[in-house]
Amino acid sequence: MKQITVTSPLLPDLDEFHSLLKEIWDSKWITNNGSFHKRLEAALAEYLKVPYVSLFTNGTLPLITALQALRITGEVITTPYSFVATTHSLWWNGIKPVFVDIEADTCGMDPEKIEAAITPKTTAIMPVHCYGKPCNTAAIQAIADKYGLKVIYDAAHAFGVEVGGESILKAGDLSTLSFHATKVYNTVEGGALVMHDETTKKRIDYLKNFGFANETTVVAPGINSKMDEVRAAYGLLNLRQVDAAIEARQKVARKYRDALRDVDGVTFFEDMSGVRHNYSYFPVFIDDKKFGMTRDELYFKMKEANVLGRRYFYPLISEFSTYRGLPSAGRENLPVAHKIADSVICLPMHHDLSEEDIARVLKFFGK
Ligand code: T4K
Repeated sequence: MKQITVTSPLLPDLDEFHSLLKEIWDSKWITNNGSFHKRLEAALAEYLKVPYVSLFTNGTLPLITALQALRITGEVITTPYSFVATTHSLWWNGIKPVFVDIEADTCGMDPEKIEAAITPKTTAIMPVHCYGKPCNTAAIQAIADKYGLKVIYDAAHAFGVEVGGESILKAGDLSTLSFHATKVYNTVEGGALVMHDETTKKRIDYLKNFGFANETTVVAPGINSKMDEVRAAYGLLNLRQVDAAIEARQKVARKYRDALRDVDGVTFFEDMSGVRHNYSYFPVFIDDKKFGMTRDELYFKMKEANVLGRRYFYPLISEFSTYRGLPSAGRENLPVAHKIADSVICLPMHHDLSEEDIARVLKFFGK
């Protein structure tokens, strides 16, 4: 039986890509803020309805660079329910992560748990719009303002997500994106930082290019995380088809929801009112007593039949060896996150799923 994977990359038309490659070959300018890099930054800012975008080589370096750009030190309040890169970005900056629990209805950081985690060393909050579901940004910002903290959103999953017609990427001081192959919009590997003003964009552009402000001036200990021309060209082509891909994903989500609504022991997210979702993931949560099977039994049963759901995000980041000794990593501090991590399975969700693929997935739920 054909393998059905949790996701499948959106790929540009090969002939169109080839003709852009020809342009790059002719120009002999293959990286370092070339014309495709500039075009993609402008096109993304327009598509995402944000003032400034800075492209990166992946979605992890924007997190590391955002912390550098805002000179974040000491302790940062974050979520254990994410891909490990979120917390690793703090570790790479010598910052102590302080985990707070999540809300069950968004899987995002619970704003009510933040204040109790603030200490004199706290300098910032790093929440994640998990699965592209918007965090409670107003409540998080109110706490940040009260205590003078910065907010950096890991928006790796939130490409194109809008609340009330406004991009979710405008929330906080900075937001990061991942354009990895497994994301709604990809540039093979890639990512971006979204910022509010030109000065911050300039500083971040320096930081991703070793700190060079010009040929002879280095203004900061920057890193090399520039996107090259080949991936920028690929990204320009994928941007043209991302709306159609999101629409196709929405159709899959509707089919899953219609079928699963009356299945005992299975819950999932409905659309939030006023939100443009991107349907990047389709997590379902298994109550083993009611469903008659544990999440892991379901996961392995599917795997045996070549239907690859994924347990995003299990185990919690706070359970990994680097972080499990932290005072905030204890199970008793993170009951909701543990419950969600132990019950979640993300069903296959991408633009290219056929009716037969969807039917094969739904069979595991008695449909
Ligand atoms: N913050 C958050 C919240 C994130 O979720 C991530 C990344 C980051 C930050 C960091 O961004 P990046 O530095 O990665 O840009 C994947 C991705 O590698 C990772 O980007 C992503 N989050 C994470 C949630 O998932 P894996 O190890 O689960 O991927 P993998 O290789 O098992 O692929 C999953 C499935 O996708 C495969 O079974 C088939 C399909 N696939 C994958 C690739 C790579 C393809 O069909 N083609 C492909 O080329 O981590």
